[in-house]
Amino acid sequence: MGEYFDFIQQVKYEGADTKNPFAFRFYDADKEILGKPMKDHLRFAMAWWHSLGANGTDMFGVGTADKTWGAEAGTIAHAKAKVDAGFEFMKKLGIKFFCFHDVDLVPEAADINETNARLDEISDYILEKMNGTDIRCLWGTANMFSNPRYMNGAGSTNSVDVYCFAAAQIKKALDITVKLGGEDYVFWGGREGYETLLNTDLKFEQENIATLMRMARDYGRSIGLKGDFLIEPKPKEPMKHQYDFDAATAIGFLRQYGLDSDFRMNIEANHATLAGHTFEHELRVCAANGMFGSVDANQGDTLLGWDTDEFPFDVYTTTLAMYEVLKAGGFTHGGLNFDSKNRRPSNTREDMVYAFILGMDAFALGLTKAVKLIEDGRIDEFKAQKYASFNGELGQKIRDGKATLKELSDLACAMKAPQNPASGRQEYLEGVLNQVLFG
Ligand code: XLS
Ligand code: CA
Ligand code: CA
Repeated sequence: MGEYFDFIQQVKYEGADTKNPFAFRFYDADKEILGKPMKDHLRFAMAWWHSLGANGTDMFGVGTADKTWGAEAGTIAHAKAKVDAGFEFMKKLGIKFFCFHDVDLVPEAADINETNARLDEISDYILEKMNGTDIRCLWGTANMFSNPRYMNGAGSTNSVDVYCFAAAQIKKALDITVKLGGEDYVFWGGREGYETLLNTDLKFEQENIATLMRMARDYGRSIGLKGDFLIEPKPKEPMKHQYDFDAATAIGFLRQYGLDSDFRMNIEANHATLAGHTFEHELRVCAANGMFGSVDANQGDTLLGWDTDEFPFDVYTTTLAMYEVLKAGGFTHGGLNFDSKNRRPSNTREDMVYAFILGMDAFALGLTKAVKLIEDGRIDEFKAQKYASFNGELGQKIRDGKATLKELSDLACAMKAPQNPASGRQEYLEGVLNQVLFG
């Protein structure tokens, strides 16, 4: 069998000055940073759906990229060709993980038993390919949004039969994830939401989603899933209102239904901005709540109101994101999954390689700059000093929850009027960030 990416052997680190288009400028996989190699900080993953499946089809036109990999689309031979192409690609780029939906691996059949048989066959083939490599599954998931049966949702559906199919799909996706050594399992609530309250029982739907997640948790644990179940928040698209709007909403949901010790968050950059947040905000909310799990790495376009899933290149954002990741203690079993796709006119295999070089370099830069920002210390010092008035006896009493409203009111009345708090120094701190990035 010939190679799919025969124009490269191995993409290597050549340094910031290289003009070789097929080399990393910043991603130096084995370089030690804070006691571990870059590759272990970043844990890059390839998303099966975008890299091996998406051919540029959009609402206005057909695909521009050939993702048949030399086989007839929709056949098992095609599914195997995708595996071959994917492993060659990951090896050549030095990517150690992949993520998948069930239907990314094989085409869905009319009968679920046939689909499951195909999944057994392809997962055997993937296991064979994994053999002798250090490539592993980061997480798996079930696509419960494409098939028309899920038009009213999966966990939130109005049909008890469709609910059973959702359960069956999750069970099989969990089986395959565990079989491929994946530690985490993702729930992205694609159609778990609604368009109008006129036809929706919101409470009923949310309770059913929680029940489905509880059953998935119990089954996953029973077959040895060790890592996290992850919720991937997204505010809208395809639905107008999605129940997992953002990290804070999803965390509240998990706590309400007692799922918070098995679930954490998979934060996608583009979903954060669709929710009106920054990527780093979503990461900070997760860390503050002990819910930081994994990341879907991409970026949106601030001029567009939808999920463009672009390869990340904005180094301000990757720096501020990696700062949050480092502060959260780094990835344990999660990683940086490129849920990113080439732009429609970037339709060649070379473009796939350029896209990953761009994204991996952007996060490598983000990591090194985030470390510099932490080592520089001025941001952390400023923050410590900003809240220093709480370091005294009174502040401590408030922090310990031992003060009363009456007591504080008495103190305030005795003071008559407080001094204004010290400046927030935003422009100074933004200058520090620029100095660390470009100085
Ligand atoms: C879609 C989501 C999806 C999840 C996995 O917007 O990003 O691809 O990551 O189902
Ligand atoms: Ca995603
Ligand atoms: Ca997305």
